Order: sequence, then C-alpha cells, then structure tokens
Amino acid sequence: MTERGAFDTDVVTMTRFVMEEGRKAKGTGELTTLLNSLCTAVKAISCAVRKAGIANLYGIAGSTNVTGDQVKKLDILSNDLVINMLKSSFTSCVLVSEENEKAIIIEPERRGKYIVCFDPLDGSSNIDCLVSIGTIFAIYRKATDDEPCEEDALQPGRNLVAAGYALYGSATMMVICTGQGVNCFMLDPSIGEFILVHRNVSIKKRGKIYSLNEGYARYFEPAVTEYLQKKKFPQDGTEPYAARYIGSMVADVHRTLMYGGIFLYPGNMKSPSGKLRLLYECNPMAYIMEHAGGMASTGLQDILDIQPRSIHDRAPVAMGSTEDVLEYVAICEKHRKK
Ligand code: AMP
Ligand code: P6P
Repeated sequence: MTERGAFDTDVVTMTRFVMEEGRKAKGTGELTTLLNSLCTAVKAISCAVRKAGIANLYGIAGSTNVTGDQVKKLDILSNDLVINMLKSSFTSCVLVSEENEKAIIIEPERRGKYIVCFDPLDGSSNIDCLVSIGTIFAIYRKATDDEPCEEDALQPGRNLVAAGYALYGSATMMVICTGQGVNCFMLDPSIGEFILVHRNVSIKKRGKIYSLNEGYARYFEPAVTEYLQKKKFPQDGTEPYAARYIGSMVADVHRTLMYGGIFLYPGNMKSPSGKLRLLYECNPMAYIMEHAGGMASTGLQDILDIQPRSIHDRAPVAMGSTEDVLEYVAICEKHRKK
C-alpha cells in the first residue's frame, strides 16, 4: 500500500526486479531462480523469527513447545529452510553453511552451476533478547567442469556473482547486489512480497560512527588502539566519532551502509584472524560495500582479494565509508613497516 493508502498496482517486488535483471542479462534464468528461492527461505525465516517469542521456537534445541512439538532452534530451522529451498531450485551444486562443518554436495539430478555460501541466522546468540539478526549469502559460479567438491567454494570474493543479506529487525529487509548496484527491499507482510524501497544505494565517502567491540581493547593490536584514539580524541579540531555496536554483524553493517562510518572486527593478540568468517560473512558484506562505493579491508589487503584456504576461514575486517577505511589502513600500514 502507498503512504496514501492507495493500492500500488505496479509495485516493484524483488521477484519482479530480479526477473527483469535476468532478462537483461540474457541468461538461462538459473540465477533468477536461485535468488527467488533464497527469497522464499528468507520469508519463512522471518515468519519463524517473528513468531519465536510466542511459539517458543527459540532457545535450547530439543525442548518442546506448547503443543509438545519437537522445537528446532531457530538457527537450525533457518539452515534447513535455506538448504531445502536451494536444493529444490536445481541451481546449485555446492552449499557451504556456517552450521555445517563440511560442504553439502547436491545430488546429481538436482545440480545447477552455482555455489552458495551462507550464514542462515547470523547473530543467533541475540535471538533470546530480540536484538536484530540476519541471513547472509554469497553466490559463486562453479569454475571447473569437474565433479563438485568443497574446494569449488574456495574462490576469492572478486569472483562473486551475487551476494546479499536479510535483516530481521523492526522490519524485514533484503539487500542484494548482482554486480549492478546495491538494492534494498522491504517485506510487506500484507502481500508477502519484498518491495523495492532503495535503488542503487551509495555509502557516504566519510561517516561519523565507528563500530567494534571495545571489550577486547586489552588485546587490540597497536594500530587498532591508535585508530580508536584518533576517533575519540581528534587532533584536527573535528568532533569525536560516535560509537555504535550491536554485536550482530548484519545489523552493524546495515547501519554502516545506511549512515556511513566504519565497522571493524579486527584480529587481536588472542585471535589474530578475528572472529568473522570469510566465505559467508566478510566476503558478501565486502562485495555489498564495494558495490555501494565503500571499501572492505583486513587492514593490509582488500577482503575480496583473499584466497580462502578452507571453507570456515576467518578474516579480520574493517568495512564502510572509503575515507574511514583508508584512514584505518594507513595506520595499519604504518605499524606493519615498523
Ligand atoms: P544464468 O544463466 O541465468 O544463471 O545467468 C548467467 C549470468 O547472467 C549470471 O551468472 C549473471 O552474471 C547474469 N544474470 C543472470 N540472471 C541475473 C539476474 N537476475 N540479475 C543479475 N544478473 C543476472
Ligand atoms: P562479539 C554474532 O555472534 C557474530 O557472529 C556477528 O554477527 C557479530 O558481528 C559478532 O559475532 C559479535 O562478536 O565478539 O563482539 O560478541
């Protein structure tokens, strides 16, 4: 419904948008089918997340809900939804999930040419306190004609065909990029469709917000400490940056995309590669940021240039407004040369 309450009879849904883009690309329709299958999984996850508090869906696996049904934890339910929607789309041959130790190789009769790496419910530790959580996905094309295997997923982010995320916040939003700009779609529950609300998002060149978990300050590398000092006590007469950190990557990155600034999960002396996973957290978010005119770096190299060694590799990350990330990278470079 438009704000005037009139019914928009020409509404641009995500399904329609993806079909139009697919038509322009003159492809076989496989990627369009894949994206629309992911969209269905996200709608079902959104429904489950919103019901969780009532149907007691969240919490410890193995518990039973009010009707005595076996309760699946939301992240297990979300994982099953994404896997089943992708398997039944005949578009993918290898799936890598944050929830599965090994890659899932699709059976021959249901294979397609894509590889999908995903975190079905990122930030799930925040479910019980109703903090925003999300689904993140990254789509590659199989690069060889060999039998599909886990190694097919070990491609640098530069090879991405598409990536995106769903944010289950005050509303449910999907943000996707297929190489031609970043587009945002809001779920309209009244018609069960994602509606285009923000076309071709462009991130500010510089923001006023930094976002990281300062609880690890005692373990920060000197470069991170120096960067934060500059944000809190600027020597150039500018105002200090604001600090925002939700502890749910999709929410922190989406805020950074919308408002500008920098999101960091750096390595530290206890965890040199940080915590976030390269294939299904860092790469898809880095792809989105770069296509929105931003930047994503480990501090020493672009995230999208990293050659993964295993499917659950971690990577330190700083992403967001280009000038903010470049400022951080310069400090990292200075400390590297010491
Ligand atoms: P397909 O054969 O449909 O999987 O598409 C082949 C290639 O065309 C994809 O790998 C994309 O690079 C591009 N393409 C296909 N469909 C779309 C779409 N819906 N949006 C953007 N690019 C697309
Ligand atoms: P920390 C959530 O558990 C998550 O994987 C990301 O969504 C989030 O950015 C990060 O971990 C938070 O980690 O160490 O700050 O609690």
